[in-house]
Amino acid sequence: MTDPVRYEAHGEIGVIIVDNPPVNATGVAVRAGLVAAADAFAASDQKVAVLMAAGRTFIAGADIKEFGKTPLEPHLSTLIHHIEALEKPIVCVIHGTALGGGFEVALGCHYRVALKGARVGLPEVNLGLIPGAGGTQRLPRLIGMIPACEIFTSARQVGADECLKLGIVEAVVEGTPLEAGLAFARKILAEDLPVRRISAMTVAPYDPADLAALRTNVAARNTGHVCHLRAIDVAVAGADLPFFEGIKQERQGFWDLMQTPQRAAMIHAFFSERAVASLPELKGVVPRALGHIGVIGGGTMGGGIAVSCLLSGLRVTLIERNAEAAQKARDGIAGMLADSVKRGKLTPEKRDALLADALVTTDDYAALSDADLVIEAVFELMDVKKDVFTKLDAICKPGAVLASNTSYLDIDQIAAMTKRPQDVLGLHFFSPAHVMKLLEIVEAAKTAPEVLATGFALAKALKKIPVRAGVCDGFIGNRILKAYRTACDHMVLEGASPFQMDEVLEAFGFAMGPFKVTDLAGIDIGYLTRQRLAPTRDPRERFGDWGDVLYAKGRLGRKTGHGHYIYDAQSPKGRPDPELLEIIAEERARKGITPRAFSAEEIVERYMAAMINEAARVVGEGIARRPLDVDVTKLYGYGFPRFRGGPMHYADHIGLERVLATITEQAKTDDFFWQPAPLLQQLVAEGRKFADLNQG
Ligand code: 3H9
Repeated sequence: MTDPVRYEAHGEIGVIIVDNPPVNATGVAVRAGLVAAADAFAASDQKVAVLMAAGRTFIAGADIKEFGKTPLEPHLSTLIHHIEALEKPIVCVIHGTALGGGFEVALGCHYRVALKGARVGLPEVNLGLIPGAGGTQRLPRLIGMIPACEIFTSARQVGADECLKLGIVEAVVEGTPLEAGLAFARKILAEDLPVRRISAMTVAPYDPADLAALRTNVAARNTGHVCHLRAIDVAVAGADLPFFEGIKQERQGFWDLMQTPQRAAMIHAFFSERAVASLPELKGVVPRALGHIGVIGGGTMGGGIAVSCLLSGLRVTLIERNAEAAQKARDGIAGMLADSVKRGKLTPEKRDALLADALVTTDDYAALSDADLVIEAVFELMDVKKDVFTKLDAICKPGAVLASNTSYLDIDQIAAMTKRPQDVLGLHFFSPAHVMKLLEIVEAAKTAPEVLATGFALAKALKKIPVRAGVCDGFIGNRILKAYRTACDHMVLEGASPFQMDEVLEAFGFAMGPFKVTDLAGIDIGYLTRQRLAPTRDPRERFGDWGDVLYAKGRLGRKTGHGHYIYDAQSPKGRPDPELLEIIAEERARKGITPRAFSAEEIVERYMAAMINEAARVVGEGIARRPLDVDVTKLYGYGFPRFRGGPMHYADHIGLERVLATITEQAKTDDFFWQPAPLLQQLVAEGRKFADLNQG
C-alpha cells in the first residue's frame, strides 16, 4: 500500500500530495499524513508549499464510511487549522471536485487555484449534515454571507469560472495539478505574496432581507429536513463571533446532526445508490457495444427515451406505425430538445445537429438492422408486444440487445417470441424518461449475463440509476406501489378523505400525495386496470371504485383539468373537489361502511406497513436482490423522501416487530390483503433487520 500523503521537495517549493484512491477522501490516515506533511514543510527549507491530490480528483470530502463510528484524531477541523496556521504560504490546487471536507481543506490554504473543469461544493446537506470543518465559517468570510449560504444549502457544485468570479480561487489554469501548483508557488515567491488566512477576515456586510428571503426559499424547498436551516444559523451566528467561537457552534451543529436518523438515512441512500450498480455476478462481465439505439413507439415514453439517448451522445432510430406518426414523434422529440435549450442544458446548434445527424424517425423496421440495442415502448398489450418482438427477431443483427419497456408484462413470454431469448431483457424507464433517474433492469429467465451488463452500461451512459429486478407483475416498483395504493383506497373507504391522505403523506415527506399522483397519471389507468382485473378478482378483495364514477364523468385527472382535484387558472396545482367526497360517501353507503376519523399517525403506519410488507415479499422472492434495491427504486422512481432512506431502511428504523404488529392487527379485519410476508416474519423471529441482508 502506498502512503496516502507524500511530501516532496522541489527546490524552494514543498509539494504535499494526497493519494488515497478512489476519491482521496480524508480518512484518518490521510488526516494524520497531512499533519505530518504540514509539519515536514514547516521544518524544511522550502519557502512555499503546494497542496494537491493525485488521481482523478482533489479531496472529495471526509470519509463517509467513518461516519457513525467513534471519530479518531486528528480531526479534520484541527488539521485544517494546522495548515492555515503555517507561517509560510501554502497554495492548494483543485482538480476534479473539491467537496465537503475537501473544499474545507482548500479553504484552510492561503491561496487556491483551480484547473479548468474543476468544481467545488459543500454537499453535506445531502447527507443530512452541515459542513463540519470550517465551511460555514470560512466561506462567508471569503465570499460573503448570502452566496456562501446559497452554496452550502443547495449542495450544488460551483464550476471553476464561477469560483474565480466569486473569489473562491485566485486563478483558473490549464495543465497538471503539479505544473499549476509549481507555477503559482513561483508567483508567490516572485511577488513575495504573504500568508493569508481566511479565519482572520471578517464577513462583508449584507442585507438581512436577502438572508430572510434565502431562508424562506431554503425552508420551502427542503420540507422535513432539519439540516439546511441549521447551516444558515451557525454561519450567521459565527459571523459575529471570534472565529474559533463560530467553529465551536459549527461543530456542535455537525455533531447534533450526526446523531439524527436523517443523517443515517441519507448516508444509507448515498451508498445504496452506488451499490445497486455493482452486482457481484456481473464483475468482469463485458457489456456489448452501444452506439446505435432503436426505439419502437414515439409516444411520451418512447420520445422521452429517445431524447435521453440523444442527449447522451447515442444515435437513435425511432420506429412508428406510419410516416405521419413518425413525423409526430420527431416533432415531439424536437419539442423536448427545445425545452432543454430553454433551460440552458443544450445549445441551439447542438440541438439542430442532434435532429439532423443523430435521429432517424421512420416506419421502416429495416432501419434497425444495425442497431445495437432496441427498446420497445409500444402499447401495454401482450399481443402488440409479441408482434414487435417477432419483427425485431427477423430484422436485428445477431448480438443486438432487445428490450421491452413494459411496466408489468411478463418478459419471459415476450422473449419466447424470439429465437434469441438470451438477448432479451426489460428496461423499465419512468416518465418523463429523459428526466427521471430510475431504470429498472429486468432480468428474464434466459437473459445472458452480458446482456444484463449491457443494460447497466446503458444506464451509466444515460446517467441513470439502474436497479436489477426479476420478472413479476409490476417488477419491484409498481408491484409494491399496487399494495400501498390499495391500502390507501381501503383507508378512504373506511373514512379518510383523499385530501387528508395526500396532506399527511406529503407531510411525511413524499414528493406528491397518492391521489395527486393518480390525477397526474390519469384516472383512466386505474379504471382500465379495474376492468382488466374484474373477471379474475377474488371476492374477498376490497377496492374503491369511485374512480369509475370520475371516469364516467370524464374527470380523468390533470389532463382534463379535473380529477380528485380541480385544476384551473385559479389553482394550477389543484384544489380539492368537494363533490368527490359525496361520490365517496355514496360508495361507502352502498357498501354498508360507517366512516370514521383517521389520525395522521394511523395513515402513515398503515401505508408504510403495506409498502414494507410487499417489499419484504419482493426481496424474499428474489425479485429485488437486496432490501437496498427496493430503497433505491422507491427513492428514485416514486418520490420516497430521501431523508427517510427508503422503505426498508425506514422499517429497520421504526422496528420490524412494530411493522409486523400493524399487519397482524389489520389482518383481524382483512386477512386477505394483510398476509405477513414470510421474510418479515423470519427476520422478526431471528431478531434481524433488513440491513443485515444488504451485506455481500
Ligand atoms: C464531509 O466532508 C463532512 C465535512 O464537512 C466535515 C467532516 C468533519 N467517503 O460516486 P462514485 C466512494 S461529508 C467515502 O461512484 P464518481 C464511493 O462510495 C462528505 N467514500 O464516483 C465509490 O465507492 P465504490 C462530503 C466515498 O466519479 C467511489 O468512492 N462529500 C466518498 O461518480 C467512487 O465514487 C461528499 O458528499 C467519501 N466522501 O463521483 C462527496 N465519496 O466504488 C461524495 C465517494 O466502492 N462523493 N466515495 O462504490 C461524490 O459526490 C462522488 O463520489 C464524486 C465522484 C463526485 C466525488
